[in-house]
Amino acid sequence: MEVTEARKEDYVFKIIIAGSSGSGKSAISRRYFHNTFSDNLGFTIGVEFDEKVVEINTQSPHNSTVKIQLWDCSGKHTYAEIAKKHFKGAIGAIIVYDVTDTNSFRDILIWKEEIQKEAEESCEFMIMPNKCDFTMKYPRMKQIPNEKGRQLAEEEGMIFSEECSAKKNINIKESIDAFVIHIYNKQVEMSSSRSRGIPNLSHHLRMAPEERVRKEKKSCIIF
Ligand SMILES: Nc1nc2c(ncn2[C@@H]2O[C@H](COP(=O)(O)OP(=O)(O)OP(=O)(O)O)[C@@H](O)[C@H]2O)c(=O)[nH]1
Ligand SMILES: [Mg+2]
Repeated sequence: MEVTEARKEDYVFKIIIAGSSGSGKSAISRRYFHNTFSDNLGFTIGVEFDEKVVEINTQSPHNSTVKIQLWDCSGKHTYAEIAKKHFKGAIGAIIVYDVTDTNSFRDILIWKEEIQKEAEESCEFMIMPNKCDFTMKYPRMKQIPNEKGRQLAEEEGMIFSEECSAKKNINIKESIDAFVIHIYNKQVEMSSSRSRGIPNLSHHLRMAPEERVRKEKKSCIIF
């Protein structure tokens, strides 16, 4: 999957990144979009937003370009209501937990339930265990065995990403790119079961006019 500037994107994927405060959502987003990391990130107020266009290799006449919009939602209860307003229209959700924090793991299903109330029916979910740099260095810090995460994902029909670290840049791009391809394949599957021939992803995946306006406000706080 390559980043591309050349062509107008074919599809827009709205993806939410949610999970407990401090699990590392903003750090993951910054690593994915800007390849940077800071030890002193302030907590997110409301929602932050970033986007990029990638090209997906397909067997159709040309490769598909997809604009990935990642909506980074505050994990703080104070801002939960603001964050929830932005779940609408999402076709993917990444729920992050911190492998050293049992509370963040416990909250996964609460986030999933909240997102499902607002997101598209076809919304796909991925669980992303973050901060594995800690446990690589100090194995005793690990609170959630991988198997437990994988099992929960399986039970809930979610993708389970390999453990990652925004700090050390481990598995961030790989996991999110793989999730985008998974969403793409699911959408193609759904649309080709409706119509034969070239994938015709549903209309709502295309860029809505108000999203064109938001495009001007990269990485800003949106209420
Ligand atoms: N060691 C380590 N620290 C991390 C990692 N990812 C994030 N952090 C740190 O954990 C803290 C919280 O990270 P954030 O990305 O702000 O967490 P958040 O989930 O966005 O939190 P809210 O915005 O409050 O919901 C910050 O100090 C980050 O620097 C990681 O992979 N490893
Ligand atoms: Mg944040």
